[in-house]
Amino acid sequence: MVSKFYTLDDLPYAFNALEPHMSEAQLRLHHDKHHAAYVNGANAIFERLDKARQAGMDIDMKATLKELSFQAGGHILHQLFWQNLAPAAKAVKEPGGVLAEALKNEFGSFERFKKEFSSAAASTEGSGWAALARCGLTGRLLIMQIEKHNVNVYPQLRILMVLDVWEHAYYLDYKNERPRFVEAFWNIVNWDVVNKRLEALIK
Ligand code: MN3
Repeated sequence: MVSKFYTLDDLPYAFNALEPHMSEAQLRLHHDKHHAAYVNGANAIFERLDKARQAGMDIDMKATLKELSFQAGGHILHQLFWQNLAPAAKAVKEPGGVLAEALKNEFGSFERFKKEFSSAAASTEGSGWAALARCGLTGRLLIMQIEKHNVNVYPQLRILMVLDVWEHAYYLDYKNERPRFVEAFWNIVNWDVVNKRLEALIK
């Protein structure tokens, strides 16, 4: 049975597998502290909701749902992020399959896609994410610039790939130099996973 609460899964690779692009110390902190905090934060809100419902007590819906959207968004995006990264030794530099074709159709070339995605990631305001997503209505690929974990999200768009550009993702390795982290990200994308996410949507 599926748990009613979120769980912090182990990473699908060793903590040092993303080096030198993402250090073991950075990844441990990011996964074990920051990601864990969103899992615990979201679960605490679910517990509060469960208790209030059982007791028939009123809750501040506006504040609670705003907080839940942030905490749950944080957990879900990190889940997607860890899975769309690959050990540095195994990572390939360019996508294949239907993804390569879809990127070419939408952006003209893989290089153009990389340029647009990097620019979106570098310029996401404050803390946030860049995401590649697919619109089910048109089949078009869109880049999302997600602020925090939940702002500027398009309803129903399915996410194919995300890049975490919160400072907690890179400050040990790159200080405040986000564009250097974004550049390093391209060395550890798991294109196979991204391609499979797209395949699952179009078959
Ligand atoms: Mn993060």
